[in-house]
Amino acid sequence: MKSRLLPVLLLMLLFISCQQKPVDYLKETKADKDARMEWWREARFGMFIHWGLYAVPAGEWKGQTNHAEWIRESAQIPLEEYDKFVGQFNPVKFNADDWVRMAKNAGMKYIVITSKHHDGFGLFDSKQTDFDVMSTPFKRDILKELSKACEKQGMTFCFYHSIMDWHNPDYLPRRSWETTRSTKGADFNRYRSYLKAQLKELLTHYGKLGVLWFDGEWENTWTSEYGKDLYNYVRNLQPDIIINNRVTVGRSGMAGMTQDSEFAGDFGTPEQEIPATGIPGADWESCMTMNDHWGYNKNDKNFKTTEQILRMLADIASKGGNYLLNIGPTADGVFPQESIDRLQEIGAWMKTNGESIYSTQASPFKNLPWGRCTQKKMTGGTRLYLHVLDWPADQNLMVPGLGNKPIRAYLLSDTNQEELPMTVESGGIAIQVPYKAPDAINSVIAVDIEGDPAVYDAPEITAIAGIFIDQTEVAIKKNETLSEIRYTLDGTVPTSLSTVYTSPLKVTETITITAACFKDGRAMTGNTSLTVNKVIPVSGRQVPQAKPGLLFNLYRGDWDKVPDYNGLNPNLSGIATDFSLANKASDEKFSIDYQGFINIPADGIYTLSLNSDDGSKLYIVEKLVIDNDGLHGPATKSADLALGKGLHSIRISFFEKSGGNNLELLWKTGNGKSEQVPKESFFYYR
Ligand code: FHN
Repeated sequence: MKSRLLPVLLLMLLFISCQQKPVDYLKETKADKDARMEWWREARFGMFIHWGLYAVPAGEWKGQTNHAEWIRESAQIPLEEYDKFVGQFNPVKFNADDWVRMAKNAGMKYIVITSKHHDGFGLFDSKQTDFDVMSTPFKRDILKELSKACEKQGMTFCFYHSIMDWHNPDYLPRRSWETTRSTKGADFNRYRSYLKAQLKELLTHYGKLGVLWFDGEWENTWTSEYGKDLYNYVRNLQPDIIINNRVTVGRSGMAGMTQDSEFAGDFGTPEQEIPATGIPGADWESCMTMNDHWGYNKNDKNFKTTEQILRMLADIASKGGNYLLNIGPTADGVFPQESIDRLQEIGAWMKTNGESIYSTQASPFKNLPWGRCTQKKMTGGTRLYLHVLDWPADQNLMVPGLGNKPIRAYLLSDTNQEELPMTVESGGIAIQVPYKAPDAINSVIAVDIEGDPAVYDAPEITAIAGIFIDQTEVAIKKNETLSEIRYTLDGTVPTSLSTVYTSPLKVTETITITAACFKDGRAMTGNTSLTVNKVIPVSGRQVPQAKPGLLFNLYRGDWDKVPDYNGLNPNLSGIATDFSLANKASDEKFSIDYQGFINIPADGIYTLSLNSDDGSKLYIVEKLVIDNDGLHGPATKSADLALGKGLHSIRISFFEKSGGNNLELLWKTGNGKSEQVPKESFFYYR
């Protein structure tokens, strides 16, 4: 008996030892991550596809036409009502090869499609639920067909998968209006197992995937620990897969960049926006709709032009980011014609100029007056790609601050690569270009230079504010390598004979300072200019009957920007002593309009800053002075105002859609620190 057991025991021990212990990929080395990210960093351009049951109503519900993939939530459609779309989803015109071909011909290198959006519906044959495409009249595994088409055409296939799930009974929280849908028996850990089980299906039955693009991570039931666990779970199924930063809870609103390396995720995900500057050393991808909706909305004809899209692509690439451009297919299974047209035009430009996008790195210049720049390492030097959006009428294109020896320059669209004349000038390199721009949207000039780019940035001119009442001070920050700064005060370009800057300038009248860095009598950088204006402060008022606080009206509703209050009836009105009503974390889908006065303690230049999530607007004396409107995470906008002592009428309009919310008004004068406007500064009178 014993002799028979031994082999079994040995086999069991062998089997157990072969069960690889899960790898903790959060401890991955930089070299391993760089190798894994390489294809993605080179790709630069991908297609996002939001498709599912929501294409059936196509944005419309009971007369409202501004819905899309959120329609079950935004139109408050009960589950049993929404499930009826399953029987109507029959995209008979769907052709995976056509979709992949259109992406490929547009120059896109990867496709990210919604395997499951927030509504919980699967575009694939899942054994975990019947709430998927196999329960529709279509009965075909759409993701399987797209996987095959991508493999056939050499396109990298990727999934968007929502953590939030409005259908699975174990997912919590319920929608705020689903008051009759019981949470009894809901088990979030069982939901996490369901989430993992579906992901395992996606990661084992649809070939090698490029990216798992998580979303819907912001509700309070999902945690960083769950996200890090999910990150490792996915990586252990496909070790080379790339995962975005929405797998955990670290992204800062729409800015997208993970707040701290404590969170997981391989790249940041700014949404509907492009970071003002690149983020050196960070991987990020701006995702954007082509019109105003992710999912198909038949009434939304507000499509970005091809010019806007191509210039965004150049801007993003010049900052070292990727561009994920969205398509929302119809319920028939086709791309909207407006999208098809734009993809074809984008493809035509990419066919000629794709080299200036793929495998490039961020610009070595802080800014260029006529466009953008990307760069690529070449043997013995660097190739700069100058994206000229504003073609020089005088045919003289100045590349400011470039200190390298130029080797050659040519139009990327010129198959003969005929060299363009170049001269080393005061302030940089001048390139003689043809009279007519080769491309009305973005003409690319390739410039080969020796070695790594040596760019001398123009000096930075600073003043406390762009306006002043009596006097101000203007400083010019020296460049780290070029200490000779020369400047003019009449708006002309400084020369080797202009005044040398030695210390901050005291200014008592409106002037324009223009400065550049010089070396051996030659300007080595472009010019920087700053105009400071002398102004008269807006007089304050005395309102003896004014009382402490602000009048407010609160309105319930689902907006994507600050609403027009005309014709709206407030759900609540009263006197607010501060903005706490706007900062109630659990509250969503509302707008508040505050009105009254702000007390200015003394004449001066006040820098007011409005910080909000979502959008907000600030009016002083009925003038819109800060527009921080729109759907966004925490964002601050500021304005410098010359205000006299006394009361000035103020109005702050704010809205919150969903997710985090906050509203703050801060001020500072001079070189002081910006701080919350004290609530004692607010008054009302009615
Ligand atoms: O709620 C989703 C939205 O529907 C869409 O999928 C975008 C695309 O990134 N992500 C979320 C909003 O941030």
